[in-house]
Amino acid sequence: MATDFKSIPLIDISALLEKSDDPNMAQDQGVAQVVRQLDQACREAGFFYVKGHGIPDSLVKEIRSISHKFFNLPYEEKLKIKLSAASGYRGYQRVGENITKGVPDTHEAIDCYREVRPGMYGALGEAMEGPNEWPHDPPNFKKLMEEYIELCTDLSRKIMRGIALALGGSMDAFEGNRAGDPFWVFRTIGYPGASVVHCQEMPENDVGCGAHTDYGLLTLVNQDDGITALQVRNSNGEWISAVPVPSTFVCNIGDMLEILTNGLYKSTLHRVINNSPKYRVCVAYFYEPNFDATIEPLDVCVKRTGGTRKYEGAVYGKHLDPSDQQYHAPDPQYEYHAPDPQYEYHAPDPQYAYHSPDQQYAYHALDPQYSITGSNNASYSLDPREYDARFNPRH
Ligand SMILES: O=C(O)CCC(=O)C(=O)O
Repeated sequence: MATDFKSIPLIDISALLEKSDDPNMAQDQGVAQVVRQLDQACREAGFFYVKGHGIPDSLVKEIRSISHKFFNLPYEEKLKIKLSAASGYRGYQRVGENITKGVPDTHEAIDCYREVRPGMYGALGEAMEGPNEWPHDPPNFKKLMEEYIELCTDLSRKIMRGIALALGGSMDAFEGNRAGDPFWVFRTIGYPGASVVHCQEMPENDVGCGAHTDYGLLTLVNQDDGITALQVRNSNGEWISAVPVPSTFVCNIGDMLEILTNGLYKSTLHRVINNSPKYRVCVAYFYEPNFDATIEPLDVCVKRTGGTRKYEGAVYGKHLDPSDQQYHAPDPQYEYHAPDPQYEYHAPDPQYAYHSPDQQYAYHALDPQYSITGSNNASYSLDPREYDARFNPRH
């Protein structure tokens, strides 16, 4: 359960990584110390920084810098890898296209997923089938990202071994049928600087990414140095900043780990607000269970939480399906309906309602204060010149 934490703990995980393939790792003093810190961080905040993670700093920085180069391209160029249902929801999303709880986010992104080959998971995986959409410009983008994803997968598996020990289970509690063949989600995300977002034609919507929890097991966040934008909510409802700490990842646990731990560890709400005039990049890697895994509370966690199962089992791939997170407005004036109630957005008051009168992604709030399009619907038109003028002022 998240507490009223005021800062996010930092853990040096080098001792854990050194022994993570040793079957006797649990007996090692250094590992035991990391495991205690992981347990405390997961119980109290659901968020922690890791240092001593073994991924070269030069690569971590290069991943952000090549993402900046991509986002800095003209809109028309970025659209060459546009996200669509046909590509399994992979590819580029323009600013405002990602929707959190019914509200468009002020960010653009490239979304990638572990490849799902046709028929791999039958009907369960159908919506996710398709290869990733990598840009040709910058030229070595795909190669660098794939190298990075492989390292993040390996690092996450090792951290999850530490978390397995923290729960009092065996070191491989998150392997085999649960996460031995882990799915992953990868998003490189760009948040326009406040000076661009708060321009005259565009009423203020400073939320780069609305408050949400993550779906999976563990997220690794690689964020730009020098811009504080990620905020994590504590049990008092205060937003605690995850100030960038050079050479670290910000880690957080997701909904699947909450279920597995029977709520001993909770996935924590977080959001992103970029108030800096600078464009911010965050590269987020999400380590997930096996796509077809049935996720239910571990026996060891049920015992530790009083003996009652608090969560129904969930099939991970079903929980993830991006087509399930689209918002429909059965009453076009006031409300969004997600097929999965977790993503449902009910407008408590009509002034907060969003509706899409004409285009799929043009959202208007009845009260312009809550709109990122305001009265000027053109901000989400697909006219590249207009888009660049707003979000890519250099073009
Ligand atoms: O931009 C960030 O720092 C975090 C992004 C995030 O919360 C997400 O992609 O789930």
